[in-house]
Amino acid sequence: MSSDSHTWNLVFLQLLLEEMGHDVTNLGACVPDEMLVQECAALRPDLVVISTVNGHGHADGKRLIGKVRARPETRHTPVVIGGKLGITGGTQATASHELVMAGFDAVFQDDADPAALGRFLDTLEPAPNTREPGQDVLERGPDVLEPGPDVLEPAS
Ligand code: B12
Repeated sequence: MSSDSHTWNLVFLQLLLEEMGHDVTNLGACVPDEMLVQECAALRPDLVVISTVNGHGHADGKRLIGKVRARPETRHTPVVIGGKLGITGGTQATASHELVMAGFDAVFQDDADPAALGRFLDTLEPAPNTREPGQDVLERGPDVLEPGPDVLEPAS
């Protein structure tokens, strides 16, 4: 996230995902929105994981996902966000709902069980660039959010 200079959350997630057997490209801290979109368009990842803890995540996340969803190459890329998304702490159902409505596929609260991210990954189809020719492309969007017990559910 462009405003966030915290790095150990990113290292933690990289190690977690690598232990689960996934290849990870860690773009690091303070990533400009445009750079993230460009990298996603070039790498075509199976999943983009945004981690932010400085308290600006709610606002920055909505801006960022708008740019991701605006570009054809990244319009359907699965993107999740987690961490300390605001400055009030605790479960922030309204903020989570707004992030999902803005285009995130899932929102993880600060104290989410790390296994919840793995379970979410297990629900994903391979990215289009890894599909066999002729294989169907699954389109994803906010309507396919299937939150587990550690994923904040959108507010009703
Ligand atoms: C170290 C630290 C710093 C260092 C960072 C150095 C570095 N290279 O990373 C420095 C001094 C630079 C710093 C700066 C600031 N910090 Co600071 N920082 C911390 C501190 C003490 C530890 C963070 C850390 O490394 N934790 C270890 C990692 C592994 O854990 P984590 O970040 O908590 O992430 C966990 C979860 O959130 C979760 N998670 C995170 N992301 C995701 C994503 C997904 C998808 C999932 C599933 C889970 C998940 O998993 C992680 C492991 O459990 C915390 C307080 C604390 N004790 O947590 C404050 C803290 C994060 N900082 C805070 C603040 C406010 C700031 C500053 C704004 C302070 C200021 N006024 O300048 C600046 C912001 C700078 C910026 N532009 O971003 C606040 C954020 C408040 C909030 N969100 O409500 C905290 C919580 C301190 C506090 N209690 O007020 N900080």
